[in-house]
Amino acid sequence: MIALTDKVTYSVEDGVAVLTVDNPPVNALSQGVRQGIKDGVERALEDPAVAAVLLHCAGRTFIAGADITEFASVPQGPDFHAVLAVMENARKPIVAAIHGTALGGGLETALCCHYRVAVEDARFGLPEVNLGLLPGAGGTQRLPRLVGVEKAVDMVVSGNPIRAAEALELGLIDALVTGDLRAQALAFARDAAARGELPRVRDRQDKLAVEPGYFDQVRAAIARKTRGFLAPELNIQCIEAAVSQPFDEGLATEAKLFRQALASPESAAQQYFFFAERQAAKVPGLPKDTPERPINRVGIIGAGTMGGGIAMNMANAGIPVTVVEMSDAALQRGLGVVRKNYENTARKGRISEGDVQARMDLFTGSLDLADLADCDLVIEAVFENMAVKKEIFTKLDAIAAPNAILASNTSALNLNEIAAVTTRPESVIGLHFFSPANVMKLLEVVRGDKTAPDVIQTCMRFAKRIGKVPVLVGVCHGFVGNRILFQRQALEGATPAHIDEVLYEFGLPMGPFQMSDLAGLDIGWSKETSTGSTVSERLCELGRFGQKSGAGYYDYDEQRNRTPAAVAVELFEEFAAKQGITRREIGDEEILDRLLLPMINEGARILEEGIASRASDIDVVYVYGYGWPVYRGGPMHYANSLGLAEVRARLERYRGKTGDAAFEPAALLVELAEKGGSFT
Ligand code: 3H9
Repeated sequence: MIALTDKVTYSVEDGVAVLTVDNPPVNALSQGVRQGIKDGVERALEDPAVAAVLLHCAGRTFIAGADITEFASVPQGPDFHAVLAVMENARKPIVAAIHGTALGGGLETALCCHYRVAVEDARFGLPEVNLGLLPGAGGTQRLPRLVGVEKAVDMVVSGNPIRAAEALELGLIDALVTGDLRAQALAFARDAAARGELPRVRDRQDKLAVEPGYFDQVRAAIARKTRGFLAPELNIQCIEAAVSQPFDEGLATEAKLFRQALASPESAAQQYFFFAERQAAKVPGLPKDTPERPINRVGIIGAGTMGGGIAMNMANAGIPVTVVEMSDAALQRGLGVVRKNYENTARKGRISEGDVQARMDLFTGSLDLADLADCDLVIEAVFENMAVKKEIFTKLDAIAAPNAILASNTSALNLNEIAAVTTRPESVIGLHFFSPANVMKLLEVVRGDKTAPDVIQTCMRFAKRIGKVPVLVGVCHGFVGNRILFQRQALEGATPAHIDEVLYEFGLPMGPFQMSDLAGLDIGWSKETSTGSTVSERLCELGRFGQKSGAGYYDYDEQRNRTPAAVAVELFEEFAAKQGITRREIGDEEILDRLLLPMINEGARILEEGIASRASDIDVVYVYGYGWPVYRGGPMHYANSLGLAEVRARLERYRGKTGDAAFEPAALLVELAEKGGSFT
């Protein structure tokens, strides 16, 4: 065996040159990998003892793409396209042996081999769109030639990988093997050499036909979902080029659009976020080998919306779950909602009827906390009341297994106080799920003053097991966007509809007034105690509770289409007059600044206080928990891109203008701005 580079080795076995890529963790196409593959193929072509080439990977996966960490630096040779050209034009057959994931540049490499052989649990995808990019090495030109235009569009626009069985059916791979991949792929390569054919994907034309108007239909269908993103459109343009242009021209179009995507702020933000998300899972100061506690059964206290949603995460991951409620009626109602949710998912074809039953079978309902004695993790999800939570944790402490982790889903109450009623505060932690808990990916893991390292480690890993993105935070009041600020702007003269529109255009799913209408204005309001001292209270007094009553800040028709309600604006005018606030025109930029700057400022304070350990963690929270557009990277990344001196100057301007303390720049922000630094 010869080492071609420090990442690729070469050996010849029975007439087949075997190139083995070994570049952990995911065999990304770093410089040494590109060089090694190119050298290896060239060597094999010159070696008379070699009749075919096998490309395979050591470790857990085939090549998972270009090395993203190289994008920001000056490119080092060899150029990826040059490597692929050597492979595609080779006069000896090259076979890719695929396990794990062949993604992005990895799949593009496989598409330049003459054949592809894979194991059953391998997956194939072009996920570049998730990084604000497109496959820049021929993927958009070759993939549709094998799987057809519609499937290719679906794959590049969604970024979702497909499984091996589907890949075989579509013609993306040539054979599925069970057992020893390397040995069977070697045998396949020898057969290929014997056949003597050299099929190239670029020469295929038979799957490129589409109905007229097809691409416009695709654009219309994805418009809502991809609003604000640049890359989905560029990916579509590439596939259009595959259909309408000769192969080499299509490649040139793809290369041009790739450069455009790579230079875009959207891609910079999405690449930043890719690493931010992975970074968040790592806890500073917690050694990698910190032990974990086993979690085989989870208990949930409360079968309401939150408890039920949390429990679904467990069942989805195949973990048995015991749900405890106070009354049989509440329990049956809760489990009924869970079943209905699963049935809806099955109706949409995303899981089978069998899956519905299999997941329901993992549920055990109970009316007795004592039934939680065999759970390794218990999550309390009752309403936010300190006295109630303390009572539950006191009982739980007496019942739960000695090694069990006791978690609270509280979003606002002090975890340390809850932990203090138990004899094991080191085993108490916050697991703050976001609603709807079965959908939202964010999980805030709240570390109490006494929470033990192994408990933190267990919960961070467990989060990944149930498909969540964990972020570790300290005990605090939570990262809530400040609604009072919006009210203030509406008093000063901006209409609720205008404020909502500016935030929607920025990329948030909806503005604060629309959100309030959706959530219900009457949360925490009652007729008997209403003082009519806020616009929201006055709207409730008028029977305007938001969407559910057909009226709130907006009026709603039968289809829930909304039109701005004059009465809401009049109320703001009335309140402004009473409080002596002079109303004026407020522009888009000011509306946006006054939302975003306090958020950035609050982020700086959260860092200052050590509530979060990194600025990028805060961005993960905002993107996954509060609908911040990922193509803007989160508020801290956004602040860096504005420049912290500029952020500080604007904050001070609004501080002067409004007198509001929320605009008082945080000390950390001032310090970094003075040093010319950034948050990350
Ligand atoms: C591309 O290919 C462009 C081409 O068209 C070329 C054009 C010219 N580079 O996710 P994990 C690291 S664009 C560098 O926790 P998992 C990751 O940061 C690329 N590093 O594992 C992490 O590091 P650490 C297209 C990468 O098992 C570690 O690997 N490809 C890359 O849950 C483990 O990652 C993609 O977009 C990379 N490409 O999931 C695929 N990928 O341990 C992106 C990962 O220090 N990758 N790392 O935190 C993934 O989707 C997942 O990582 C994968 C494994 C599914 C592969």
